[in-house]
Parts: sequence; C-alpha cells; structure tokens
Amino acid sequence: MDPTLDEFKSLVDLSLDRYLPKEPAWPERVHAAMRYSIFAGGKRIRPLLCLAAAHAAGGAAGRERALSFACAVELIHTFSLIHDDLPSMDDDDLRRGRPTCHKAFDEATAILAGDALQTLAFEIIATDPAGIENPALVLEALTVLARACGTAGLIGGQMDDLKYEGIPATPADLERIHRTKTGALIVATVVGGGLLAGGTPDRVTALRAFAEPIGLAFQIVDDILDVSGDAAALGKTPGKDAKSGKATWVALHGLEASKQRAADLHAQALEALHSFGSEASLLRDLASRIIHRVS
Ligand code: GRG
Repeated sequence: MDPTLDEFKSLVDLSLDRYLPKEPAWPERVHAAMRYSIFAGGKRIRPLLCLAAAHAAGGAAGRERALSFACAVELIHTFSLIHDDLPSMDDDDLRRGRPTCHKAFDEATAILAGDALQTLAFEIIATDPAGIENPALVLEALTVLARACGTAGLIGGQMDDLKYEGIPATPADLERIHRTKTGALIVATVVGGGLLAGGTPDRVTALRAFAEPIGLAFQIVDDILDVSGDAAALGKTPGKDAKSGKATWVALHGLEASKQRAADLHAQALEALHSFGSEASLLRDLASRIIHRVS
C-alpha cells in the first residue's frame, strides 16, 4: 500500500524534532526560537513535495534517502519566513497563527535562529549516513539547494520583492520575482528528492518540468489568498501586500486572470508527469492541494 501525505507529514515532524537541538542545550534561547518557528504549524508542503518526488522516482528506498533533504528544505523555508517577517523586510507581527519570531523573542534572536536553521539544513544533508552510498548525488543535491537559496534564487527574489514595493513592476519583473522568491525552493525540493532517490535523468527532468509551473502557481495562489483569504485560516494578516504597494499577480493582472493562470500552470505541471503512473499520485495530489488551498 502506498503511504499517505498525512503519514509523510508525521514522519517529517518527528524527524524535524530529532534534527533540531533540544531547548535546554546551550545556547538555549536560539534553540527555543528555532523550535518555536518550526513547530508553529506550517503546512510542510515543501518536504511533502520532496518525499512525493522521491517516491515517484525511487519508491520506498528513495524516500528514505530523501528524508534529511526534505527536512532541510523545511528548515530553510522557515528561516526565510523568520527573516521575511523582520522589521527591515516585511515587518509582520503574525505568522502561522502566532506572533512572529522577532515578536515572541527579539530581533537579534530571530536573526540568529534563522541563520542557525540554515546552517543546520546543510549539515543534516551532508552528514546523512545514507549519503555514504552515493556521495556524488549528495553533492549534486546540495548544489541544487544552495543555488536555489542564493542570489539567483530566494535572495535575488527577495531583494526585488522589496525593491518593487511602491514602484511599478513589469509582468516580466513580477514573474522573475515569483519564480525566484518562491518557485526556486519548490523546484529544488522536487529535483533534490528525485536525485537522491536515484531517479534517472529523464525522470529528474520531468520532475523539474512539473515543479517549475507549480512553484510559480504557488506564489500566484498566495497573492490571490492575500486579497480573498481568511485571516484565521491563513494565520497571517491578509491584505498586507496591497497595503504596502507590493508587486503581486492580482495587482498587475487582476483576480480572474490570476485564477486562470494558476489553473493553466496546474495543467502544465500535470502534463509534465505524463510518463509517470500511479507512483506519482501523491505528487498530483499535492499539486491539486497547492492550487486549491485556502491557507
Ligand atoms: C534562503 C539564503 C536564504 C535567504 C532568504 C528572506 C528571504 C531570503 C526570502 C523570503 C522568501 C519568502 C518569504 C517567500 C515567500 C514564500 C511563501 C509563499 C511562503 C508561504 O509558504 P507556505 O504557505 O507557509 O508554505 P507555511 O507556513 O505553511 O510553511
């Protein structure tokens, strides 16, 4: 019997608990802040995508080899949320339904907790005992992840996201922001999962072709939820992007065109999986969950 996404989520939560330093260990305050943000209730979409991609490419054994990578991506994602919420960036008070890390602790602790989540992410991939079987694959997956985080990925996207607050962005500028700020980590998690699971080059190429439209669609749906979502479900303050003059898909293209583009990207992503059979069912379910989500 195939595993379920709920089983993946439980496994990821248990593993994150195992990887994170315990709170009473020195430096206690940083460890408390790391755990506070990780266990604040995220949807775990990125690690689920990683495990589903690994399952599609390499079955149960593949999934096991991708588990540390899946958790590492969640550590990096949470790090990016902590820094994104800082007063010098988006200045948010609420995240995952709770006070943001710098509100619950303080700015310095939030910066350090974010930094520590990022370094821990690379450490757990590099030290996973399963990697000894094929260190070249681990190196390749690490490179994919580091590039996704760097100036060609999250950092570049975040820089432009801040730059275009209040100044007009062209459709091409906006698509680049969305593909880098949000899409890059989604592509890295799927490709990394496929690689570590021992997927053939053709399968990894198909997984990338699935992840690219889904990564862009993820941020378009986020923009849609910012205008039409519910604060309690979102766990953050809706309407904030519009208020701060951010470049969003809805602001540039309108609500209906945004919904249509998300639907078109969903179809494109599913088409990329045409050579997969039922081994990609979990990936298809996740794609649908991403497009139809309310939080
Ligand atoms: C990674 C090196 C490095 C730097 C980070 C701060 C920064 C640079 C980037 C910010 C990127 C960012 C916050 C993008 C938004 C992505 C997004 C749509 C987040 C919401 O994701 P969900 O809905 O959240 O999956 P949960 O809480 O469910 O995990």
